[in-house]
Amino acid sequence: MRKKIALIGGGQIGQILAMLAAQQELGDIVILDIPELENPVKGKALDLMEMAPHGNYDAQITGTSNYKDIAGADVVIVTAGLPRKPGMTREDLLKTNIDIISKVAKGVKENAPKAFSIIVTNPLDSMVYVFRKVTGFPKNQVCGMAGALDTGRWRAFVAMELGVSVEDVAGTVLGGHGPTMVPLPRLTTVGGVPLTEIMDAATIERLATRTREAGTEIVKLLGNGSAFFSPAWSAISMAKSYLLDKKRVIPCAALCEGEYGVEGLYIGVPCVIGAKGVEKIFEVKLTADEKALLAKTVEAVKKSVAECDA
Ligand code: A3D
Repeated sequence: MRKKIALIGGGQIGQILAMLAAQQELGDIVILDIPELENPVKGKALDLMEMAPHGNYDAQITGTSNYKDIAGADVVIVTAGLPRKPGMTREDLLKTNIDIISKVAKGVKENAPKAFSIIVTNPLDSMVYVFRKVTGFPKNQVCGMAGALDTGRWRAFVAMELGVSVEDVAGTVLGGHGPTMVPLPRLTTVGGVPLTEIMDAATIERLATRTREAGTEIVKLLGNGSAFFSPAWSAISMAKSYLLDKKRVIPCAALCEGEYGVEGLYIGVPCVIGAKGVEKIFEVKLTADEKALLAKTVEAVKKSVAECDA
């Protein structure tokens, strides 16, 4: 029997998620949106069924607004909620998106209680916190997609600057999904060569700043809405690692209970994702400067979570 992937939110990211999940034959796909948008998501699902003869995939792809249709899903990816408009921060979305995520969490809890749940909605670190609070799912079953995207952006900028293949750039970005995130140049390598040995400090800092502001750069260019191709691919990498038990090491927002000195918060950290969900968090010894940057990002996430708990 095929696996089942439920996509909660069938907007910009949701529709790309559906296409990628189909193309990679990860399983059958259900796209769920609000009742007012049931027909559009049905249309998107049908369009993808009709793309199958060219894409060479076999999957049942359906659209719905009824949570019963996600019953038994193996993976749930949540993009339900408002995206940013130019001039908005991710935190500006908090009040509206808390309500949406709380409703979504109830629907997932009742209908797909075993699903590995990947949250994408912003502000990311607090929305994944709310989702876990409402569902009460085990901590390994709930994570947020942000570090995968932030690390992808960092790798892309390094590769673009050096004019080398992005495949050979490895690295990680820690912390919250916002302007305080922490790219780690010291742990970035290019074909095994430390980045710090082949790039000057000023250029590295310029790329780190661009990474921290990468989402905003795209929001400004699009003029309406936020990035959708790269967030979708990032979430699909996480879903695939779970479904195929690949045990990839992907930076994700995971619940820290003492790791990196963080207690009870979802923060971006390098995670092993396999058949048990978030199977392990790798802890890295940080320098004093890196610790100071991490402390700042943890403070920002704490503030956002406190608003959710208020
Ligand atoms: P958009 O194209 O507006 O799609 C969101 C969809 O959610 C719409 O179709 C809505 O109708 C739907 N929706 C709203 N309320 C509900 C509900 N209660 N139940 C089901 N569906 C609902 O936005 P998008 O796809 O561009 O972005 C989705 C979210 O992802 C936003 O919050 C973005 O800020 C966020 N985002 C996160 C990242 C990260 O890296 C974490 C990156 C890019 C976007």
